[in-house]
Amino acid sequence: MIPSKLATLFSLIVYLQYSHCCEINLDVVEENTDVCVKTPLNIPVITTYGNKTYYLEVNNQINWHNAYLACKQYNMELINIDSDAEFDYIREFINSLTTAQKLNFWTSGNDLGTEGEYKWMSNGRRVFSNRWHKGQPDNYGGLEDCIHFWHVSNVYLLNDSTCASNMAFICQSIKKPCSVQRSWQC
Ligand SMILES: [Ca+2]
Ligand SMILES: [Ca+2]
Repeated sequence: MIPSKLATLFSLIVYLQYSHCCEINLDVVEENTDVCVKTPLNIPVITTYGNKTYYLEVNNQINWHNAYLACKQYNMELINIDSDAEFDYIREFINSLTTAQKLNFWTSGNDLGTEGEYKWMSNGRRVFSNRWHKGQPDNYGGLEDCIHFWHVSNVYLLNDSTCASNMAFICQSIKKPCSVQRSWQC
C-alpha cells in the first residue's frame, strides 16, 4: 500500500476511535429518573426556592429560543416567575454570585403570541410583576418580545429585549436533581 493510502487509512481509524472524544457524557444514575431531573455538569449554579430547583447557566450565553430548548434538553423549563417574592429570591441569589456571573438572564416570559400580552412560555400564564425596570416593557424599536433579568445600575429588574440577543439563562424544575457522575470519553 502506498504511503498516502496508509495515511488515509490511519486517519480514518483515528477518527472512528476518537470522533466522540472530549464530549461530556451525562451518565445519569438510572434510579429514580422519573422523579428527578438531569442537571448539566458544566459547573452548574443551582439553588432552590419552595418546591423549585433552579439551574443558572452562566457559561453559555445564547438567544431566547435556544435557551428554551437547552432547558428542555435538561428535562427542565426556562424559568417562569410566579410571584415577586420568587423574583426577589432569584435576584438575591444572583447578587451573591461572582462579578463575572452577574449576567443578564433569560426567563420564559414573552409576548411573541400577541404584542403586549406577556405570558410565561413554561406554563402559559400571564406575567404579573412589579419588578420591571422603569419604563419597561417598552418593546423598543418594535422588536422586543422576550423578558430577562436586566442588570442596570447594579440592580436586577425585568426588561423586554430582542429574543435574538445572547444571554445567560435560568432553568427551573419542580423535580429534584438526580445523582450524576462526571465522565470523559478520553
Ligand atoms: Ca413585544
Ligand atoms: Ca425593553
